Amino acid sequence: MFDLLAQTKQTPRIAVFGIGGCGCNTINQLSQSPLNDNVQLIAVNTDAQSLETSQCETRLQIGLETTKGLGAGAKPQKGHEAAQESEAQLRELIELADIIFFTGGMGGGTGTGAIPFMASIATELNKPLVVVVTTPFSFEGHQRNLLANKGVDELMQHANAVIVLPNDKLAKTLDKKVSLVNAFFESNRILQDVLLGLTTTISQSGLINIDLNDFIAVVDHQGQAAMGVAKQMPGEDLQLTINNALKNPLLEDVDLTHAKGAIVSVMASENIELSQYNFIGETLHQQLDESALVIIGLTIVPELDCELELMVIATGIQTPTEHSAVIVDASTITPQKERFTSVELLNIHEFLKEKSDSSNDDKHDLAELDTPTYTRNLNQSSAG
Ligand SMILES: Nc1nc2c(ncn2[C@@H]2O[C@H](COP(=O)(O)OP(=O)(O)OP(=O)(O)O)[C@@H](O)[C@H]2O)c(=O)[nH]1
Ligand SMILES: [Mg+2]
Repeated sequence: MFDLLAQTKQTPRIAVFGIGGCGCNTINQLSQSPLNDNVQLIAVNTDAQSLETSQCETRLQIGLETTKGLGAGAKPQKGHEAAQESEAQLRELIELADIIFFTGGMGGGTGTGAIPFMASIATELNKPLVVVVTTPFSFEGHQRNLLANKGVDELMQHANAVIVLPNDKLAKTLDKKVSLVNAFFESNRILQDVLLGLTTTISQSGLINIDLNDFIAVVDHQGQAAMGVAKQMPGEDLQLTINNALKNPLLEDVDLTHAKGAIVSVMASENIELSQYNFIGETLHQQLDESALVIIGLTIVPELDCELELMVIATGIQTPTEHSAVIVDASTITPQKERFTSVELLNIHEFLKEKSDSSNDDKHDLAELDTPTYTRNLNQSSAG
């Protein structure tokens, strides 16, 4: 069993579970990144050998009887039974955190079978849950893809915020001759970026403009989640960057004006201005449903290879299309080596205060920054 570090009230405890081979690989890579103290990585697998090599502090072997430590042999039913067998331990780990992330690959036995079952536990315990899963490369064959699609369908019944990243798309930017191991490794970088962006956003924005209830409100919408990413090069217009993030091919099929919430992760160099930060929030807010709640987190990456990078996850999109609507198009994401090695984890409040003090033109009252943009807008419109 593990001890989560003692937390202050404002910082939610986040548990990221990597489930099955893919999930464990992803969180192994994630464990190389600088994470906030409130983020706990947990490796869960039926495969004892894979767990032995895991670099996570907390590891849980599920289904000892069911699988004898040998994996679920690409049989989701076995993965499901393994999770059932270990329900008590899973429940205990899930119960300890305030916010839960599950990540893994759909198409094998453990991830496909265990993740939906674990999602049902998290939902039953009323935990806000975000699930990020991959679907197989097409070269892995029809059968795996069928299993994966069934798994995603099942998952959708248990979790509200499900983000599906097809391995084919993740690998789209890779050299054709890249080896399978490298393809996995590179696509894990993107998973790593998504999870890191999200957990950092939640941890940091917790310091300024969200509380746990805001986050729950955003992820708890029925419907789909969709994601867009865009980079801004020096001299480019911020409005264009926002448009690019929202114009992402994955968002083509979805009507963002119906999105009920958004989590926005902004990565920027230290030069970001308070007005830019505000502009992002306000512009996004205008694009979504009127009542949408927008949560913005900021990460300062001194050696960022662009001026700013935006990741937008929109939730509660009411489109009855299939999974295509939640698919991430990775062609807009370039995995970058060593990108997070010297990330500064900052206190957004202090950072923005500094920016605000140094900016004469900025009319924003600092007290406003404690209020979510959405609430501020509401207050302003009801006042005026
Ligand atoms: N992006 C990425 N995808 C992976 C990786 N490992 C596996 N996958 C994908 O995930 C799917 C499921 O594979 P695993 O995670 O190894 O399967 P499992 O959940 O451990 O299931 P069993 O081994 O059958 O018990 C595969 O079909 C791959 O498409 C990885 O490291 N990165
Ligand atoms: Mg496995």
